[in-house]
Amino acid sequence: PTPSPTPSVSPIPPVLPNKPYYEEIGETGSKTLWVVFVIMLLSTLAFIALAWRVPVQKRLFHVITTLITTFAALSYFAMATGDGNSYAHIIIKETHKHVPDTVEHVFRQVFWARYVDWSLTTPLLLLDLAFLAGMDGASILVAIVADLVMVLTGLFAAYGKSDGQKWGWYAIACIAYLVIVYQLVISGRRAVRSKDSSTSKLFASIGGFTLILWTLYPIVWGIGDGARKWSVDAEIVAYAILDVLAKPVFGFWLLFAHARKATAIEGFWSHGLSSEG
Ligand code: RET
Repeated sequence: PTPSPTPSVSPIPPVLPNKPYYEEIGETGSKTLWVVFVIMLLSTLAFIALAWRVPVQKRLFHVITTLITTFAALSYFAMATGDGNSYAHIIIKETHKHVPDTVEHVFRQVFWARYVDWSLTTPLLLLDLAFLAGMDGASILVAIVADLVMVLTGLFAAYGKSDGQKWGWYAIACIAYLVIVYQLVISGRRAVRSKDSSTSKLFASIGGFTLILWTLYPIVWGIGDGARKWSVDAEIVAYAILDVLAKPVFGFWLLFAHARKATAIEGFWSHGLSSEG
């Protein structure tokens, strides 16, 4: 028989295809999502109960805060049941000197339901703070639009195919975040100066708490989705802690502090004045 002209080993292709690699939710992540769903649901019920105890005209903060945990509960229900996510396709090209180039395909699970949640709840959280400080309409509008830009560009960043695209969107989102910080720190503090001292003290502490918490979100994103140094589960747990602090804990703090302030003022009018005359 004549020897076959083609060699028995196939030639090495110029680009080595690698097996796709999946990064996705595990048992810890799944349990965490359910736990946070229950926390958000119970907080929502508690906020509704608190709203019933005050007259309709004084329920603005109750309504805003209840909506925040309602949206969070919906988003966590979606994520816990396997909805509201899809896989970001990340392409990692590596060029080598003497060996063929390699292309790595990574599929990382992104929970886009978070971004839907944030696009509704973070403007509401800003409204809570803005109404507390008595901020003007222009500053509120700028803060809310910057907030929407931050969340939507953050969503694009999460689905970035390459490092350039991912970190490009991330940088834009961070600039938008700085606009929010500016509005809270400069416009918010300017506005609250014309209010009573207990309101400005409350705004300083709850606003400071907000700024610290919010700053941790882009850090978690950077380590998790960005650098992919954390597993999907680690990221879920980190966001879970932040979300519970930023929504229910923030809400109870605001409502109780505000109620205390209101009773102090009522007390002043009913006792402080009447005792004088
Ligand atoms: C992203 C990534 C892109 C850069 C920045 C981000 C900031 C997110 C923030 C989220 C806050 C969420 C809250 C949720 C409510 O419970 C989108 C993570 C700056 C600040 C407070």
